[in-house]
Amino acid sequence: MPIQAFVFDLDGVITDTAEYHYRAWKRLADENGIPFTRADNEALRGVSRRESLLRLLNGRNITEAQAQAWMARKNGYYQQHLQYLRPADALPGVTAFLAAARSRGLKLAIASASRNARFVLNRLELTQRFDVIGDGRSVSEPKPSPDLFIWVADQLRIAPESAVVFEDAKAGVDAAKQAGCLTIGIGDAEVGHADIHLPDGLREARVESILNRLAAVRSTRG
Ligand code: B16
Ligand code: MG
Repeated sequence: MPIQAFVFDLDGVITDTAEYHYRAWKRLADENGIPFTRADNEALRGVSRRESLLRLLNGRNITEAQAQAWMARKNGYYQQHLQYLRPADALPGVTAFLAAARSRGLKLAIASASRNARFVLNRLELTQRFDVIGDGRSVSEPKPSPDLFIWVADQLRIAPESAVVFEDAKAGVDAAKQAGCLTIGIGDAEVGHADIHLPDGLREARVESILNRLAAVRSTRG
């Protein structure tokens, strides 16, 4: 089955908004006397807003009304930071890689857990680069459920097996594999189980080289 599309996670692959998420969760945690460190924030990478709150609470109980209020407050803090996001905040190599993939005839899509994905892409001036944008509103079950990747493939009118997913989070690689996609692990988080691991992200990535390596992966799988 030919590879027809590249599907990109947003935070950690296209841009690094993890720092903004950290500052927003940190402010909420400080206001409520909950210990929360940068290291704790790593466990929130790629997981939904609600799951992030649960991990931050670390077993503390709050009511559903409080949870809704805290998530809204954190999102307000996060959106304050997003106002400063600029096109130069795309990670190194991203725009060149997108252009090279497009000229190779590949479809391009986003599959992000974030409900702010479209706003982030607009700030980066990258929205028009993508045929489909899947975000935190597209499906109800977040990663590691495969639903978002299946939804994106469906919107692209391709089989998930024809899609290559670029992900920086374990939950995302797990979800993409479960959907049947080929996977590229980005960065040093726990993504070594992806079909290909790119510790330096898209900085030095070449489309042809990735397609060749994936063909080799497929042939060894049989
Ligand atoms: P929001 P991704 C994820 O983005 C972030 O990595 C994760 O930290 C965040 O909790 C999640 O989006 C939801 O974001 O609160 O903006 O809806 O990596 O899936 O692009
Ligand atoms: Mg991510």
